[in-house]
Amino acid sequence: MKLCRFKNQFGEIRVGLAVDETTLADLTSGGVRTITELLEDTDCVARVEALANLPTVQLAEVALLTPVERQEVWAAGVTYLRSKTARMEESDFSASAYDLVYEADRPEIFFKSLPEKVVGPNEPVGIRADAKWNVPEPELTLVVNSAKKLVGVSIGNDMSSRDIEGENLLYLPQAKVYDGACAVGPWIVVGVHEEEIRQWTIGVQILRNDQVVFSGETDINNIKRRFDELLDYLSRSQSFPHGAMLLTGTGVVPDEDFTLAARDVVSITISGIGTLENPVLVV
Ligand code: DO4
Ligand code: MG
Repeated sequence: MKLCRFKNQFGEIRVGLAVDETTLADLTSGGVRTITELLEDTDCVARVEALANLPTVQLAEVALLTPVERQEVWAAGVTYLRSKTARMEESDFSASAYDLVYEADRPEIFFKSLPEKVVGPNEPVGIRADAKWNVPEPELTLVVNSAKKLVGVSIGNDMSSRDIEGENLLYLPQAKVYDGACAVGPWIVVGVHEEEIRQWTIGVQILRNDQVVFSGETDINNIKRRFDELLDYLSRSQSFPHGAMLLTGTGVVPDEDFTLAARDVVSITISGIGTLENPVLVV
């Protein structure tokens, strides 16, 4: 079951359910005001299924928005072998930190975005004006409610400045948190379990002047840590009154000579969810 937020032709923000490739059921007509209230329900799928005779809208006639409402957005790192090796190559200075955290009990988890700064589908993601080496990081995104329960999954982009990160690990917040650094959406898939999600693939394609300048794909199953392990560390000594999103790390890293440019278009696809597409803007 795929949920979304969308803006209709009257400029109203509503909650939708994907009926098929081209059509949404308008859940707001059935009394649903926010995605969060569905995620907080003890049985979100049953609540949506109980809504009958809802009006539908064509996807082509609405704008899909990020499904992030008031959730904090966090990110895990160095969860794929590919991420560990890429980061060790990027920095002699920090190489041992990546090596150690890949094997350690405690994962790397960092704050990524305030909810109001998250960008949705087709909105620009940012590359920093003071960075020279910028990449998208396509990441499966876990959605948890205020009870810290995994209730859905989405697609995230952990935009990153690799030269700033590589210069000194203490610069990580500057490499990771800035305008347009985080995109999430458009769908939250609910009613799926880790075993099914691990059968999916995640890939990214980058277009420049309509030409593919990078593409890559990996299996979600290459994530080294179990989802409940990541969520356990995320929520230790911490409450999430509105729920949270956790980007789970990247396993697709372009070669070292690649950097994003303004007006590139980044498309991230997760086989069980869909595609998140964003143009790139210098910020
Ligand atoms: O410490 C670096 C960030 C790691 C990360 O964002 C990832 O592996 O996806
Ligand atoms: Mg990342």
